[in-house]
Amino acid sequence: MLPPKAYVIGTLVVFMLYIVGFCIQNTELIFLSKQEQTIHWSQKVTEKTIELEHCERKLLLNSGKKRKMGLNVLTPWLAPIIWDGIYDIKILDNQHNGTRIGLFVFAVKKYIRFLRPFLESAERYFMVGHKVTYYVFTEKVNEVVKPKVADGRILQIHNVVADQRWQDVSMRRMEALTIFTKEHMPNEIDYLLCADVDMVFNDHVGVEILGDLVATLHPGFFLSEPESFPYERRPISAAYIPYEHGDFYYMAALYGGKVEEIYKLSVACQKGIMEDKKNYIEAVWQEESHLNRYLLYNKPTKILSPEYLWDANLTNGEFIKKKRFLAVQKDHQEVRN
Ligand code: 4GW
Ligand code: MN
Repeated sequence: MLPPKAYVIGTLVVFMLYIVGFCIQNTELIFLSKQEQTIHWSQKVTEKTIELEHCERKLLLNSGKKRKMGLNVLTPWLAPIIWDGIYDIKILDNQHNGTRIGLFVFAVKKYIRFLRPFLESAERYFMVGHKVTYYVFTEKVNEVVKPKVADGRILQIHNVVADQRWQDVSMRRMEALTIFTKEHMPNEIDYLLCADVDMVFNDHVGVEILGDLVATLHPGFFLSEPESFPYERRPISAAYIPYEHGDFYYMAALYGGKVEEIYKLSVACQKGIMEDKKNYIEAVWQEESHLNRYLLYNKPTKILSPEYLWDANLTNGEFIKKKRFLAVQKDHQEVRN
């Protein structure tokens, strides 16, 4: 029998040993600073949100006969598809410290009206905090009211011919790209994004979209089967894609990449456009058809989800939580040249 005093001391020693053991096992809880703990927990919350959003998308998918591939975060060739929450913008911003980014846009004839809201919204949401050069093309160089741009951002306005046919205006962009990606841009920027002007930035669009060759899923076809993609199907066109081919349908309203990649892309598309002209044919969706043909055989290294191209008139909006780049509603008859 131990005397009662020794019994109490023994119990205390065992208890203290238990406390020490607990501390050794849980050092991260004890030694993490308050700030680190906050990051730790906020990361957990983000992870849960992504998980939930992913489940939600899957559930929505099960409700109908829809193709899943456009909702994935990876393509079969292992290029990421960018959705909200799959990246940490702080890490990416650090990686892109000093990166120079171009934004190429045509505003010809009546489309000049879209330029101001486009640029103003870009100042608010596009690559904020990074070096940006806007390359604006118009036939009304002297009429452009230049909005104020933030430090580190440059606005260049270039003259371009205004084609009579709107199809030619839209296709002329490829020609301008072949020239600028060869002659001017290599010394001025690292990455280039090419965009439609009848759009506004509506939420963050940052360096997460940069990559060697980047294309955006067309918001009208991201859940469709390749057979129903509006590729050019006539073998006589240089943009021809046979029915049994194709993984995604990309929209020409936002794509980009390293300057030399966009040089190669625009040269190939421009060549296809000129070949078609020689044969008295025009691809069903003009340069978008040629772009899709190029990207089928030269796979993009990064793909943007329809968060980066949305139009309020479309169905399936419930899959898209953040609508970052939105089509401006326009009266098609009224903007016709
Ligand atoms: C119909 O009458 C037109 S006009 C179709 C395009 C036109 C047009 C297009 C134009 O008169 N001026 C112009 O600068 N564009 C450029 O081409 C502009 O950057 C525009 O965003 C891009 C593609 O045309 P879009 O936006 O009308 O194409 P969708 O209908 O696919 O958004
Ligand atoms: Mn457009």
